[in-house]
Amino acid sequence: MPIAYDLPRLARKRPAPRAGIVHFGPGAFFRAFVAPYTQEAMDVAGGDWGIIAVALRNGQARDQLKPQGGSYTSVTLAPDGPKRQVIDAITDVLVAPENPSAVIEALADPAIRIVTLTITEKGYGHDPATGELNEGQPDIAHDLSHPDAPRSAPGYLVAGLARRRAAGLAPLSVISCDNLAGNGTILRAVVLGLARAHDPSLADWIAAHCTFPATMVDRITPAMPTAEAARMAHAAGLYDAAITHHEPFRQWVIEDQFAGGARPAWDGVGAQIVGDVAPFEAMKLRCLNGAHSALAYLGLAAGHQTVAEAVANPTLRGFITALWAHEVIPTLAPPEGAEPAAYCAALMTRFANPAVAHRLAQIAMDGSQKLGPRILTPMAVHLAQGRPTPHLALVVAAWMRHLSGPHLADPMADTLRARASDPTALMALSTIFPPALADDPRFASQITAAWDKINAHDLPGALA
Ligand code: CS2
Repeated sequence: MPIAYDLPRLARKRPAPRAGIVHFGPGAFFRAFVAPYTQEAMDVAGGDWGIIAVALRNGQARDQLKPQGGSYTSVTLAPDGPKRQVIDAITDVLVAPENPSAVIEALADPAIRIVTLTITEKGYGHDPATGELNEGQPDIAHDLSHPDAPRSAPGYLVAGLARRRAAGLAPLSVISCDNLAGNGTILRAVVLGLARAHDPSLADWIAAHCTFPATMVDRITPAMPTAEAARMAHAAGLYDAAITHHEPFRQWVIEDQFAGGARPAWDGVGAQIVGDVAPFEAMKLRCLNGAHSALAYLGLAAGHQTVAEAVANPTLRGFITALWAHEVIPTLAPPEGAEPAAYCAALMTRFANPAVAHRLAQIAMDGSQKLGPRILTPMAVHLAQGRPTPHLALVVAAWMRHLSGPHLADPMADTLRARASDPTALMALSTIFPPALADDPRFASQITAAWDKINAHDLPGALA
């Protein structure tokens, strides 16, 4: 189907709110999650929480959103058919490389009180194994020597916060909405690390006044193929270049740590504002994202394209069920009232939703950044108690095999490809495998055994 340029374009119908949030990373997950929550919070409780969206790489989001006045459609893929909601929370879209100072000015606007980020795991410039600033990461290395013309989101935050401090403005709440374990702690560490490198007193001010609430974010949001966007446009008789689609489920758990208490009424529309996010986050990262990564590397090897297809394969489904029961759930200290077995059963239903075509290749991306919180952490928990984890080890081996295949997309792709057929050389990559783990012979032997198994058998044999 041709792209729907012949149709009228979606346009803003209600007046734009005043901005109170700057958001980095205006991609599909932001449009399916942060923006709808914020829109709904303003609808029920008011407040000036319009969002200035900042794209860090290119002008695509600007070209999609600005001709529509920032409005777009969020489509819920319910099993009984799609449901549309128009979101009007975005007030402007800035393209950072085209106009870096506009981004710094937005961050230094007195009306802005919150920054949210959906920049994916690799956007933080941290070392995944330690959570600290990775000074060798190219954008971070650049920002260390060009603090006034940054490239990374943490670099922009430091430049904007420097301006706020100099102008005597209120501090910000800076909220990571990415799937990192301890996302608030990591974001705080990289921002403070960058700030300290050129102005220790700025780092002290940020540490004392700004907050970095931890969050658990959850909504499955597949990338929308162009043909699908065109099909939806023709069905609606309206072209929306920024349309996004996602599953019905959503859950947002946010640590109650807001600078000056300023925030939208997100809790009025279902978000949970809690004292400790860690139990929610561990359960979600290890059960949902861990199973996702397992399905991605094993499912692609088995010839499947989507999550729904992969869990329809009884061998893979059985593998995931056993992984949860024996190797993931026993590592959890679940949030009060939560029942991990029921949580996992509900995940299986979400994965099987036939209306959501979530491509395994999308999930397989950036494994070097994802493996730690999803797979290696639960392995380490078992290892400390002397228990082997053959299922988790097999996922690591499947990831290793994926590295020599045609679909590798990863910020460490060159390094990974060069070591792809050598598990020992891969385990020596200390930004992925913390030395405490890689140097433990019980860990290394599990990985090599899984590697041998995955290479000696066809997939059902290896999974058996
Ligand atoms: C997925 C996540 O792409 C991935 O790595 O595991 O994006 C997942 O769909 C979300 O975290 C669900 O909340």
